[in-house]
Amino acid sequence: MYIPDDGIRLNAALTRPEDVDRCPLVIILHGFTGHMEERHITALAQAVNEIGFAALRVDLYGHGHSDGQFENHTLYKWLTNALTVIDYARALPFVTDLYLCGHSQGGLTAMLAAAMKRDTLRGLIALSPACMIPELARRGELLGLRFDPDHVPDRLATWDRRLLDGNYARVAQTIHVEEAIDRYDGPALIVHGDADGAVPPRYAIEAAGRYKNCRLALIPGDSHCYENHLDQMLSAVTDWLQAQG
Ligand code: FER
Repeated sequence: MYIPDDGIRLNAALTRPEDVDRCPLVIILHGFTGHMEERHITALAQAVNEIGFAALRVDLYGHGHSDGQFENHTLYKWLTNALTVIDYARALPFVTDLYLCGHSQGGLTAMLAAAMKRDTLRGLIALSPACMIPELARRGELLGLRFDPDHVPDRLATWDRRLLDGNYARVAQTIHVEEAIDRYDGPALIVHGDADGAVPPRYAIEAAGRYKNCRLALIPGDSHCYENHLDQMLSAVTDWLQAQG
């Protein structure tokens, strides 16, 4: 199924718990170079389905089977994708409460979108959120590269040698995560593996401390995509969702 966003088709999958007419829904966003069929994304959708929540997994601009080129994606494009997906989900007649969840760069996107849509969301879940991207972009240190942040190169090479337009960095430089955190006053959950080599866990600790109402679940020994303790990430999310009532 596709959710249209201003001429761009976003590939999406909606899964619902059995035997219920109406239920809450969790939107799940993947990370940078990721997609909605990654193990931690599909496992989370299934886990929330099992406790009575619908799940809407989405491929964001330039990723998975959505339209757009990877090279041309930016956080602004992902952010407007997220706003569109939230509006799509809100309009589904079976949906009661709406939760927004994202992993890594999708977690950062979810934090930014939650600040804008705080009156329509029942809660925010950020999994290993990549809160350091704007700061790294301002320092000229994205992707393990070094570049002049005041003269961003036209193209940046990613880990797998795919190219990324310099506008990705120019957009990221303008984003201020602290402002987004301060604009959101609903309940939040941040989950982070303390052995994450891609996003240092201190960013999760800092963000969780700044949110007005945030639970932090640090998973000892786990990696960026929960390769070691997926079950602990899943139960952190399902326990928190069930506690929201
Ligand atoms: C970076 C480090 C991490 C970066 C992106 C990420 C674009 C995102 C990781 C993810 O979403 O999984 O330097 O630069």
